[in-house]
Amino acid sequence: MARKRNKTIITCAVTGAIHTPTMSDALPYTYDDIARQAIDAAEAGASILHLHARNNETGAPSVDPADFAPFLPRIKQATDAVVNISTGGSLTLSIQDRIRPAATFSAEMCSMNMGSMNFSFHPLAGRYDSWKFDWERDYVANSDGNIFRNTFRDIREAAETLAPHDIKFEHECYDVGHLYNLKFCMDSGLFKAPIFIQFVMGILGGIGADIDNLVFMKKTADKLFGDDYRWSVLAAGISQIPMATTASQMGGHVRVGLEDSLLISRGTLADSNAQQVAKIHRIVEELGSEVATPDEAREMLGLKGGDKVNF
Ligand code: KMH
Ligand code: ZN
Repeated sequence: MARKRNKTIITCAVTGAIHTPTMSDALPYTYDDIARQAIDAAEAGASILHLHARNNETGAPSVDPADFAPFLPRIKQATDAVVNISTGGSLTLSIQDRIRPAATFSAEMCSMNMGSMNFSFHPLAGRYDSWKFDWERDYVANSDGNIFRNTFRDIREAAETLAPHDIKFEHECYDVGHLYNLKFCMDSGLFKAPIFIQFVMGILGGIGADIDNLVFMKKTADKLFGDDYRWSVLAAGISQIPMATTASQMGGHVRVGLEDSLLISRGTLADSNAQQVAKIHRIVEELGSEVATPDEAREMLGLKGGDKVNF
């Protein structure tokens, strides 16, 4: 009897804002470029599109629903992909502001960051002489002193505000302790099974991107959540594709996209989000798994459906 093949969900994080200054011309920040790259990524095999918005004049991270409105309907009309709206926004914004786009558009999914941390990328400040936008150098340099605030109270407020929208969360866990935070919140009734955990690896301030750490994260999640969870991996920078490959071989799902890495291979910038999606799509299939369609992803994660969003 033929062995059933794993189905791997590919998420593509298209835009980036929190830790992705514009150090590559391929990184989309205008409404048109975000729409075009998101559609291309879906055509290349991404069944979930994780989206941030940026102010089109200043390039700054934006949580103004008016900066999402120009591209969300275009993506919906052109693709069947699941739209996942970030609630991370930017390091300096309140949770109330950060959840506004997900609530306004009642997305199928949104991110939910599972702990407070010094999410830092300050070493990048010394690596570049020129920046596309004036604010970027200081924003990057000052990240060593910034707390990305996601307290238990913030998480509760986000979960309760978004509950009427029946949004499935991409629980971003940057370290093992965040899994325990998630368990506490689940036991408090904030989240329904199956939960979807994104193991976030390789962010300074969080767990490093290596296989031992992934196995430890996975074993801890098994212990805490049993069959009540699905999981995926995103690794920042050059670890993105190798860790995604490992995750898919371990039966997990994968996230790529220019938000998390500007590279297609060591020392080479990616041309587009679609190029990264096409690469992991090929690897996943060549190694014997199948890439999930958007409807398969909806089924696996228990999503409400693309006809129940507000855009
Ligand atoms: N780029 C990830 C490491 C969010 O949007 O809520 C962080 C992220 C957070 O995706
Ligand atoms: Zn994000």
